[in-house]
Parts: sequence; C-alpha cells; structure tokens
Amino acid sequence: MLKFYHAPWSRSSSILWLIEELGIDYELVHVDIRAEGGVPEDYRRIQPNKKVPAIEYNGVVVTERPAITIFLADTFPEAGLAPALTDPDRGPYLSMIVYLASVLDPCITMHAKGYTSYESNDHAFGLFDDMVAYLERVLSERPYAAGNRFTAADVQLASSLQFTMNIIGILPKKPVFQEYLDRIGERPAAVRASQKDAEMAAHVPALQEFFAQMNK
Ligand SMILES: N[C@@H](CCC(=O)N[C@@H](CS)C(=O)NCC(=O)O)C(=O)O
Repeated sequence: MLKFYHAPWSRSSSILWLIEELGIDYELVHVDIRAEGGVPEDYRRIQPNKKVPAIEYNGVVVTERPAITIFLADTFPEAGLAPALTDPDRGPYLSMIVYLASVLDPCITMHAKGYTSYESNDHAFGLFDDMVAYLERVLSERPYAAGNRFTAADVQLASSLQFTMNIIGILPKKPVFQEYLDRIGERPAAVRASQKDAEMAAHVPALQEFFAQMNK
C-alpha cells in the first residue's frame, strides 16, 4: 500500500488532493513539521531535509512534489491524470509540474521576503514578473495546465494559485487566474482532501495554539 508522509495545511496538501483524485488506498503518516523540537531525526532517511511530502510505494521512496506528482499519475494511469509518453500534451504537462516547484515557489518565497531587486540571470528561478506573465499567457492560451483536459499538473497549478493568490496574497489577482480556479471548481477529491486536512489540523498542537490566539 502507498505510504504518504504528510502535514496538514502545507505543501503536501496538494499531494493529498492528488492521491484522493487517484482513488487509491493509502496509509497516511502524519509528520508534525510544527512540533516543538522539530521533526524527529530518523525521518531524514525518508526526506533528506525532513520536509513533507514524501511517499513510499513498493519499497521505493519518492520525494519532492514534481517527482511525486509524475510518479503517482504514471503509476496509476487508470485515473487518466497523466498524458501518455507520446501525447503532445506530455511536454507542457511535465514542464508545468516542474516549473511550479522550481520557478513559481522560489519566486513567491523571495517576493514575500521583500527580495525583489535582482537580475533574471542572478538566480535559476528568474524574475517574479516573468513568472506571473508566463502563467497568465499559458492560462489565456489553454483551459488547463497542459491542454484541454484536467491532469495532475492542474492539481499542482490550482493548489499553487489558490494558496499564493487567494490565501497569502502574493500572486497578483489576475482575472485569468481566478477564471481558471473557477473552471477547476469544487472537485469531490479536493473537497475530501481539504476535509481530511482540516480534521488533522484540529489535532496539531501548534495550530490549536494559533487558532486560540486568533480567537482571543
Ligand atoms: N522542495 C519540497 C519542499 C517541501 C516543503 O517546503 N515542505 C515544508 C512544508 S510547506 C516542510 O516540510 N517544512 C518543514 C521543515 O522545513 O522543517 C517539495 O516541493 O516537495
């Protein structure tokens, strides 16, 4: 059975959504990344930086969201979430999955920290504005991340847009982004994942403290 190392309300929540889309059995292992004293050292044998997500399947460990996304969608092809190797959508599909982790994610993090004045060539992830313009262009040209149908790349793209634009407010609110999120809509798997996340979050001591402070 698939083992899924997860912490609620984190980058691994997008993988929880993907696993729910696949409709497979899995064992969820909660890694409390917010625990006092940090994540136990022995988790490093699964994830070298003690981060989530990670998965273990048939004795094989896979880490990093793009690798996990590609691995799972290919391993469970009956869900129809991965374009075949010969499908022309395969290139845009792979590119988008990797782009989100290697370009969007660091651009957003740097922007949030106020690190905005650098040249494109200074960093492999390039400029924030170029990233925004690229995603705007892609979503003006096609309805989904890789073409005309929903794929595993959309789980990553929709999760990233929702979090960075509507939750932390770093990505500019472009109409094309919101139209895309509306097009994806409330997929049953996404609703299930978000309910599971909320139930888990309710038992995380650091999050309980956070909400207690907020409600004061
Ligand atoms: N490059 C990793 C990053 C994952 C990541 O940043 N996870 C965060 C949660 S959002 C984490 O586990 N942080 C715990 C820590 O660094 O101790 C991926 O994309 O899979």
